[in-house]
Amino acid sequence: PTPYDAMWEKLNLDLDAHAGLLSVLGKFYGDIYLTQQGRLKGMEYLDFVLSEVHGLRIQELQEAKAQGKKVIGTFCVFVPEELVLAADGIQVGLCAGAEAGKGEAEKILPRNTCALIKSFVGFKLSRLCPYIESSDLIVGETTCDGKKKAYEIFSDYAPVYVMEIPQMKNACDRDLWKAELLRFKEKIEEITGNAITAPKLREAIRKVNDRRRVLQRLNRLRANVPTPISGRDVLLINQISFYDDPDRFTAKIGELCDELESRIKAGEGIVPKQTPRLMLSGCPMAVPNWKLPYVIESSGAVIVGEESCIGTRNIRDLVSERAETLEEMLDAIADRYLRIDCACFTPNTERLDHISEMAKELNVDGVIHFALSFCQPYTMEAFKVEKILKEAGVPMLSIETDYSMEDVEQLKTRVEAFVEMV
Ligand code: BJ8
Repeated sequence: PTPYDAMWEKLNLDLDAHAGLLSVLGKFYGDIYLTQQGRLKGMEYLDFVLSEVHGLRIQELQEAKAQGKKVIGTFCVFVPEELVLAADGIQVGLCAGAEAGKGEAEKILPRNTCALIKSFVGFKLSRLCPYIESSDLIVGETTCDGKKKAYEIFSDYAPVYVMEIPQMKNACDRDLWKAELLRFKEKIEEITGNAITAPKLREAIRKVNDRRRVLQRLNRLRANVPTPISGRDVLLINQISFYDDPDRFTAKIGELCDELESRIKAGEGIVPKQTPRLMLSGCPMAVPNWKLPYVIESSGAVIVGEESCIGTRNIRDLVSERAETLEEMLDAIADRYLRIDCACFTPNTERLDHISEMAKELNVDGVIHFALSFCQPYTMEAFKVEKILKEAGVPMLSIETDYSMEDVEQLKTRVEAFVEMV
């Protein structure tokens, strides 16, 4: 028994299956994270948050709900957290990175659906996710066809609201997006019962920007040679950024960055200087999807960047803080979000530019493109990514995989061969 059993029961979780999930997660985390040598002191906070992922954080959400706050669950970095915070709501990322629940999901979704979609549907059907169960509203979006159609099915089981995301970035698309933001603002005001005012929105913009700024600082520091932190640890930090309290998270990552600075000053790295530096690019790796980073970092390489929504794509741009009126702030939010270079857009040349820039700035020896099996936007775009990287003289390995452990050995063989070659 745990001190949280009563809370989980109240949330209608399947207690036995949930206990099984937590024990597998704990073992997986121990093997992948706690075995690392020379880890930063600041990672203890992340270890703690992860160990309490379904415990303390859910308790905090429940306490906030008892005080009348609303919890908004999301699956995509297009959902503007600034609006939710400005209405005194709490936003949490829901997309899941584990296979538990796959069997249940495949009863209502085609088998050839990406693992991320099957995972959140499976978590709901198997009653395994206390975040889904804590959400007063779940916000979907019209990005890829898989998610778009899955939300129709998912809405039979949970309170779903869908935002329309344009597919192009012309003036008419910007108009559509702005209208969608306004519609979302109304929805959030209705759900929370709070009006979004200019002072509230200004404060929320600053809060979310501060979190982006500290993650940008982290990325600048890790770009050092030798890198002072493992890619696995930075991935975990990015994953946790989606559900931790934003102010607390920003403060803790600030402290971790101070520690990184002193490591860099002392010339210390997490790996020897000559270790091949690789960058990941592609689909988001939702918690606890650590398979590929683990394979890469146990094949003699280190990851120094993630061109992904659980990574740089989510923190590259800030919302302008120059806006004064509510209207100007909403415009600034619309502009910032429409710069996201998701593969669901056509054309999506900004992403190609960003990948080349990152590869150059981070001084990488190679790029591993990661796509979840059946993810058309990213598997298709991988060919273009490979082409531009080839022109820049950067080797790329294209990996398509899911959350199962069946292909670990095969992945290891391919990654090791790639690391040898770069
Ligand atoms: S802005 S990347 S978070 S949509 S892996 S479900 S694309 S079939 S996740 Fe994404 Fe928003 Fe874009 Fe980012 Fe579909 Fe592909 Fe599955 Fe995906």
